[in-house]
Order: sequence, then C-alpha cells, then structure tokens
Amino acid sequence: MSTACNLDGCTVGETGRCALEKDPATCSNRVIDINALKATLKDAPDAEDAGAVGTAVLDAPSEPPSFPSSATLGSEVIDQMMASRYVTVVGILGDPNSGKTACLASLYLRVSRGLLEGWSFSDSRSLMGLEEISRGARRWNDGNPPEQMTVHTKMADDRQPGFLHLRMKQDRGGRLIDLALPDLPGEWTKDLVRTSRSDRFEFLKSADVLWVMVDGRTLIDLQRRQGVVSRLGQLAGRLRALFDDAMPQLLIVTTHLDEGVVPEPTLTKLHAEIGKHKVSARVVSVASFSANPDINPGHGLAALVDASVTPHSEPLQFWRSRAPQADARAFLSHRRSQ
Ligand SMILES: Nc1nc2c(ncn2[C@@H]2O[C@H](COP(=O)(O)OP(=O)(O)OP(=O)(O)O)[C@@H](O)[C@H]2O)c(=O)[nH]1
Ligand SMILES: [Mg+2]
Repeated sequence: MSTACNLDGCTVGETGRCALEKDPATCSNRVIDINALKATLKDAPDAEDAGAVGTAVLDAPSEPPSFPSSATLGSEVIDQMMASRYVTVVGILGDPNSGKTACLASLYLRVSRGLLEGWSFSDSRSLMGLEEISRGARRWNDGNPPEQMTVHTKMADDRQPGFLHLRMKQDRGGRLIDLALPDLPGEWTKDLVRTSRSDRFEFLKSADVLWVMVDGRTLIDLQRRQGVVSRLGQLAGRLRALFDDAMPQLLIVTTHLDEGVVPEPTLTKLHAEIGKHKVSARVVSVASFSANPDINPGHGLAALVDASVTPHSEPLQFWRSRAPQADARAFLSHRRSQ
C-alpha cells in the first residue's frame, strides 16, 4: 500500500498507474493529499477574480450612459462654450404669436439647406431642439402648407431659458459665428410688461443683442397699431430699467412681411415712443414663412443675422461742429476749448 492509495500493492503514488487499472482520479481507493490539493488550488487562477464565463469583465459605470443632449441647452452649457469661443447670445422677446419660434425655425431651415444669403451651416449643439421647432413647418397636407407652421412655445422649466445653438460660416471671409438663441414663450414678455417680472430675464444681461419680435400685421392695422406702439414703449421702459446704462443693441423685428409692409409714419411713432425711455432701435422686417409669390420665405433673415453680429455704434464724431460766433477768435480759442 502506498501513501496515495488504500489498496495493498498499488503504486499509483509512485508510478501514476492504478493497480485495478481504474482512472486514478476517480478510483475510490485513492487517498487525496490535502496539502497537494491546497497547493494546486492556490496556484490556479481564482474563479471569482478571473470572472466566470459570461459575467461582466469591467465594473458597470455608476452613471447611466448617455450621448450629449442635443435638445435645448442650459445656460451653464452656453457658459462652457463661451470659455472656448465667442458666442453671440441673442435675447428674444415678444408677445405670444409675434413670430419668435417661426423666425428661429425658418432661420434653421434656410441655413441648413444653404439658402441663407451670405451664410452657410457649420454646426449645432441643439439639432434635436431645432428639428423639434421646425417639424410643424415641414408637415404639409396634400401639398398645402399647414394652417399653423409652429406651435405655441411652452417651457419645461418656467424660470430658466433653454438655448438653441447655431454655428454658421460667413461666405465672405469665412468668419465663424456661434449664436445662442432662446425660444421663450410670449407669456414671459407679457409678464415683464404687465407686472415687471424680470427674474427670468436675468440672462439678458449677458446678451449681445436683443430681438423684440412684433407681428407686423398689428402695426399695419389701423385699430391696433397705436396700442401696439404703446406696449412696445412700455417694454422699452422695462428693458431700460433692467439694463440701466449697459443696454445691448436692440433690433425690433417685424414679422409677416409677406402680408404687408409696416408704414413709415408708424415706424417713426414707434421710434419716438421708445425714445421716451432713452431707448433706440433698428427695425428689421422678416417673412419667416410666406404664401406671397413676391416674397420668399426667410426674407430678411440674413439681414437680421448680419445686423446681430455686426456691432452697431454711432459714428465717431472726429470734429464736432459748432455754430460759429460772429466775433469769436475761433482759431486762437480752439486749443483752450478742447
Ligand atoms: N406667413 C407668415 N407666418 C408667420 C410668420 N411669422 C410667424 N408666422 C406664423 O404665426 C404663427 C405664430 O408664430 P410663432 O412663431 O409660433 O409665435 P411665437 O411668438 O413663437 O408664439 P408663442 O410661442 O406663443 O410665444 C405661426 O403659425 C407661424 O407659422 C411670417 O413671417 N409669415
Ligand atoms: Mg413660440
């Protein structure tokens, strides 16, 4: 009998051959050497460490996997973008149905198809958001345009604006611009005018340009135009209070140009009304959509972008003109008066 087997005469321990010609591993007479077995197990890879077949090789990430969101962007994302490149933030105000969403949808549809004069599409971090607002404009019924191209804007968060992003390249010179465009509900502007609620417009303080959207038809209509001009005056007053002295460039964007041109005398009244609050503005007229064969959809949008990214400042008066005084020794007193 060997130490490896209980059977008398078996030398399996020394020769590896079973006297009963059985498999040494399964023979019932075999004596298992606990120490040898322990040593073998110690050298073998640990089943738990190596991972059983079919189990995960790497630990699961603690956060759910996600692609970057391409819906509207929060202001913190715009802040991050601003750290690496110049972003033109546009503050967009206007009553419900004034044409804010339509203007953004049309801008995206035009530039993404290479139809915006002077500009071409370069990139967007909010493609899904832009697609979302322009979806209605592409839902045509049997070849006829839909009754309403865009839907009334509602915000998921009633306090924070969501921004749409467009990067565009200027054909002349190849300049790249990044626009951050919030699509806000008209109620926000109504509340600002009515109750002077301005907390939601804090972000306007970092805006480079303001667009105040007005339905051009209301400025043409005899019954409504005076009321609209007064309301724009009130809005100008609220904005003046919000910004104090550092007010960005203001563009009044009249929409529905395809349905008529706002008469010049009404625009003069409008400038006078907002001027009472020490506010000045340029007027840009657009037709975001158009059923008028003489006016293309998207008319005026290129001019709106141009005006938004080109700083507008009063021309510097190098030599101020003064009425000459009859007996003044102008040449001699010139230096003293400077
Ligand atoms: N023909 C034409 N229709 C326009 C124009 N601008 C806006 N519209 C239409 O006017 C309606 C209201 O426009 P919206 O852009 O949704 O108005 P909004 O200012 O975003 O309104 P709220 O989201 O409610 O604040 C939509 O049916 C648009 O299709 C335009 O220039 N021409
Ligand atoms: Mg809207």
